[in-house]
Amino acid sequence: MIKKYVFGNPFPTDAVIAHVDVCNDPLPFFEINGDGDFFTCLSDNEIVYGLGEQIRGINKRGWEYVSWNYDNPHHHEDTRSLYGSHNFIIVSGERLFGAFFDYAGRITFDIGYTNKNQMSVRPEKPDLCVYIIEGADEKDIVRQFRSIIGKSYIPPLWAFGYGQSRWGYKDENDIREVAENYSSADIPLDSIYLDIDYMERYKDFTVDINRFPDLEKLASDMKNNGVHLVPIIDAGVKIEEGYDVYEEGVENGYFCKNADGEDFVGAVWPGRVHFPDFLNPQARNWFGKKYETLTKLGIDGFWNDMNEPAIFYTEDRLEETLRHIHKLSQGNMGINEYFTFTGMVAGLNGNAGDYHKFFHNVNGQTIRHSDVHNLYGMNMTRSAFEALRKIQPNKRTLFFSRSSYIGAHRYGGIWQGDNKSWWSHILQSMQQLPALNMAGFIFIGADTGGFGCDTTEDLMLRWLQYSLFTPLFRNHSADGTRKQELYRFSSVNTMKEMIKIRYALIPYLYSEFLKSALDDEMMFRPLSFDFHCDKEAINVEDQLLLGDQLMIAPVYKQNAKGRYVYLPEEMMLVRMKKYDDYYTEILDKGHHYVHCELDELVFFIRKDKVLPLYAPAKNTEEIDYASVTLVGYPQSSYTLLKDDGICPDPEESLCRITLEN
Ligand code: MIG
Repeated sequence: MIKKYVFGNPFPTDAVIAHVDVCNDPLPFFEINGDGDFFTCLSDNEIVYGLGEQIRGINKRGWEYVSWNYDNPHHHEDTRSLYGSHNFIIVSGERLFGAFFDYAGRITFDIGYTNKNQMSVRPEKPDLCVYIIEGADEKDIVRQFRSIIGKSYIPPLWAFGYGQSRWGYKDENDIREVAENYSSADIPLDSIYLDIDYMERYKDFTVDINRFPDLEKLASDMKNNGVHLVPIIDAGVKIEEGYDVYEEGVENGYFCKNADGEDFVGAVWPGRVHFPDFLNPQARNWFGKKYETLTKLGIDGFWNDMNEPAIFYTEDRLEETLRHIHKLSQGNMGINEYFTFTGMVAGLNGNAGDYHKFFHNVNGQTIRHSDVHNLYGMNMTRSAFEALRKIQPNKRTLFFSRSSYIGAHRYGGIWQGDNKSWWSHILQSMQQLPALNMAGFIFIGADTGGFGCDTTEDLMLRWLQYSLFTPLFRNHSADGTRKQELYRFSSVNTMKEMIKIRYALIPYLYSEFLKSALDDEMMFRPLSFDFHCDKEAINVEDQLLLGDQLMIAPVYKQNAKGRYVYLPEEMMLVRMKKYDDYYTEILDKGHHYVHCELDELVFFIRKDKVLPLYAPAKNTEEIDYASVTLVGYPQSSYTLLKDDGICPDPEESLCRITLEN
């Protein structure tokens, strides 16, 4: 049962696309104070799930989270905001309900931070819709919520293959070298990513012809080997005379404006930029069509970056900062002046004040950016998705975005942003998966190996053993960090086996993905969603259920030769060195220490379930569906969902294959 409550004059976010009647009764579960903040008491045993892409645990209690899309490479415990805003929570314990705070501006979720037994939700302005959902259990509440926000995006099948990326591939030779090295190491590969260096001076929809003289030929040579090139697109458009995207945007009024009605100027990679007004339907339409400049060259996938939008600095703030620093430099810089100086410089990037200084044109209405900030990234991906659907109606295009709001799950996936090569970031990624699934995001994954900082060989191995279960499986790292293509490590053969296991799993993972997308199910769930009454299961923060068949429990601690695992029921442990070299053992319900060497993948098959494994191919195109073997409990069956992996509507080619022992 879903009820909608309206407060003030909310901006339509387009998160919810189904009609829900407005309820005029008082809002249940929460009390509202004079400022329009929402309060509820939490008993000791209640758990709060949700908030999608956020830091900390599966149970969100004990911290304050701020939905304010932010280019934040510090996914640390004291962080409050990351790239997305997913304002959906479920409170479970004595009470059971879901609540979606549909608000496009800054909103704070104080979940037992100020007072450990109280939650307060504080929108910046009292203009929002709140949806309250009650149901039989958490899964039912999620299903109901997903039914009003629309079906999740389904990428092409090749997007489930392994992808290699790095910020630092500068030219065509670098790309060819990566492809050749993977191929000669006999490691399957479906995609290579192009980061900002493929562009001419970081201008969207341009290609630097000195470094990529013939992108069309490169893309086609790659595709002949089953490898798709996936270029990045940034939100800011470079200000440069003669650059068509800039000129057309200015001419048609498609950029965000400042208070004087001039095109707003910020600075990002290209230096000074304008920001396309993605909330303006015409501008959205225009920008989306630009993707065709690359699809015409044979490109069929994109990642949208910097769309919070990230702003390195604005000119007036920079000027003011420089003036102040100049003043400071005149005297003896004492400790206070020194901190003012470093604070001012660090505060240039993503300064909250800058987001109050520009405006959108939404069907003739001028809207201040800060009131709709969290919708910007979603509407960038929407522009691409909607345009490509018209340009290529018979083919899916891969899209994933850094910034998002609920609703963006209809247009693309997301990657979890600039994590670090830290052991704790394996766990952090894993804890976000169920919360993202709750919000409709199922094509998701982290930068495998870690983006910032130097990775290590053992971290990479453990990270692969986790990420090989996530729909988006991409190795990505930052310029200047240790290179982490798999062929660079002495354990390359073990890594290769892990990638092959991924390919053996792809038909299963894709099938479970389709079920989640078509039936509004969660592909990844906390144990407690399936085992409510199990007091132990409720506290497990580092294991997840995957589909109805698997439980994953990755090792995420350095030098650990195994880990403790809690089994909420009898399960079959699978210890795998190669896709066809594994050992299984039935373990009883309860606590176990499970050994797991660096070259082993360990996971669990649930009681009376089977997992189909396929002979690994060198890319998704070559998967042989006849090569299936079943691992798991005898006399069980699995229904595999399969489509052509290409047509936008999976129903057109959908088949269900029953696999039995
Ligand atoms: O300011 O394009 O999150 O994946 O490699 C950094 C360079 C801009 C941030 C993205 C990251 C990407 C990087 N970008």
